Amino acid sequence: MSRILVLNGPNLNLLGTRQPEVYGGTTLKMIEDACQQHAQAAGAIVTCFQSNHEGALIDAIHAAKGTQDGIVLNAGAYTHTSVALMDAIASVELPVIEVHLSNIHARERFRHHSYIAPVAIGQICGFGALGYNLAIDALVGHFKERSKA
Ligand code: CA2
Repeated sequence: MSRILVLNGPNLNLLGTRQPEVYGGTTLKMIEDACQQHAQAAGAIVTCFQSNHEGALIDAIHAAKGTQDGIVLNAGAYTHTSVALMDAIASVELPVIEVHLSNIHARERFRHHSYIAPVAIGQICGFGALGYNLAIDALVGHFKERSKA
């Protein structure tokens, strides 16, 4: 069974409580529960972690090396600012799928750039909470393709 870390960054603990017009009405707990269920059906096991602190997210990425097979990451606003997160991802050499609830390319210009994208195998954005399940499917598909090679 493949192991996937679902990692969420700053303010995503507030999901479902404010700005539902931008981020939807689903809470982070609902998203994490859906990830657990979806992963199980896809033959994967999910561990979820959220932090509002950049260093804690970096520690979680470091800890994933050797304990996880891949990462689904919504780095929140750190997406657009954090060279440190980009370096952490590059250092662990794990496949990472970048997820955003909103379509960051259709929003303010500062959200168009992602420090995560160059070190991720792909990006899924604009599909709301569904994006996490799509990312799990993409990672499981990636593991299957890789095992054939
Ligand atoms: O669309 C996404 O998933 C984002 O990663 C969300 C970040 C934003 O800075 C990125 O540009 C795109 C913000 C998360 C804030 O979440 C909130 C949820 C409820 C209420 C307030 C903020």
